[in-house]
Amino acid sequence: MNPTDLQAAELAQDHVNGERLLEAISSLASFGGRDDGGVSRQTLTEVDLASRRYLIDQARSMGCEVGIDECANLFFRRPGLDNDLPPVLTGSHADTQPVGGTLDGAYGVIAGLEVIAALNDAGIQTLRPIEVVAWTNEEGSRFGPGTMGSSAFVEPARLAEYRGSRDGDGISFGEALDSALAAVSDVPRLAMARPMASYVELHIEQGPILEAENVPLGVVDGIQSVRWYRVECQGTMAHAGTTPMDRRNDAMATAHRVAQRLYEFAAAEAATQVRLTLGRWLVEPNSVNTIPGRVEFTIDVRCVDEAVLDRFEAMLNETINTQVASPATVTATCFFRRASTKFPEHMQRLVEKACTRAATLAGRKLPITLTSGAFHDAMYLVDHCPTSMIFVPSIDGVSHNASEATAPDDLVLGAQALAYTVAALASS
Ligand code: HGY
Ligand code: MN
Ligand code: MN
Repeated sequence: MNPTDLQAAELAQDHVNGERLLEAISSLASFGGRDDGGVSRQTLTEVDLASRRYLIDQARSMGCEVGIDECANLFFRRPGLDNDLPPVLTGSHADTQPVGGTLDGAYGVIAGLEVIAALNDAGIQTLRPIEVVAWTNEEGSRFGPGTMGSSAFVEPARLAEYRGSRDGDGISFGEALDSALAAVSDVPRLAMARPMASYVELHIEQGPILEAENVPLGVVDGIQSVRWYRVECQGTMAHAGTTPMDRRNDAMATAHRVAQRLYEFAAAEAATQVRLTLGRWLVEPNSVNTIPGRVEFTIDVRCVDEAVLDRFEAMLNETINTQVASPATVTATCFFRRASTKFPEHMQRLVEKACTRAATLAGRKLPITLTSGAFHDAMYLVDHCPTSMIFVPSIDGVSHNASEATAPDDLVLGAQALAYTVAALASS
């Protein structure tokens, strides 16, 4: 059947099978599942490779063609009537934080496969092919920076630099990537930067806004700016008991003073909603009775207003060049930055239509528009093709935590809104 884009959209939405969706979410969550209900499936680890094999088998069982590109981005393709047309792309990432939840990223990949299953059930042939993607290394927690897969897909020249990134055990992203590709030698290789008609990503909000408004679906208008820095404080290791306080070059004391200044900045700029996280600390030699010789910590700073991040960077540079830092030597390196993203109006309107129909049929409140506090692969796809996002609420606004959760009804509504959006785009 080759319905109009509106008929296809409504049929696809109405054929979403909630049971099947929730079942598939918990199956994927079993790869790296933790006793506390969370998931630990960092990018290109053994469990991540096992989860990729599961997704490949699932997609093939639904009649999809599977492909993989040089950055190990996995694509699951449902042919259309005209396969020369650029596909409509949906999906998200399947890697998680070290202590992640069952939904961050995984939900968007699974819901993308559910859209294909719904179209199959409805017997709909869309004009365009549809592809569901599982991006590599969105989180950036094992190998920095984040969104490596999607940013390299959009601009392949980025991959060479990413390959040199190393994890805490000294393994390079390049080595992990080569093993991941070798593990799926049965999957045809695809070019990067292939033309796409559009990209729609369904994701949990990971924040408190939708829940506070008691609204099940959100139209995402954009993503706030983000910058990551690595601060290194070089002091001198010495004995904790024999070294007088005035003869120390204590890297931790210096790091603490610098960190204090950063938190003071965030407090002074609270009205701008700037968000500061000093998430990862490395101390050498990390011994209770040796004065730290070297301390490295990361900065994750975000704001909707780019000027605030510029002020932060100026303050950071000024701080490490004054007595706050002496006598240790302190350096700060920015290793990830992405200015704020705005999704095109027409894509937001289509998402709003999809969310409105799903919410109305379910007797729920109508969608609201919000800006994402978290970053997503969509922040790079927006440079490649018309892009948009759909949000569902996070219970207590919690994410990057084992207790991350969303009401099952809301998960199903999100998949229905995604099915409508993807089917409408693929039928025109
Ligand atoms: O950090 C982020 O915003 C994303 O969840 N990785
Ligand atoms: Mn995510
Ligand atoms: Mn995340």
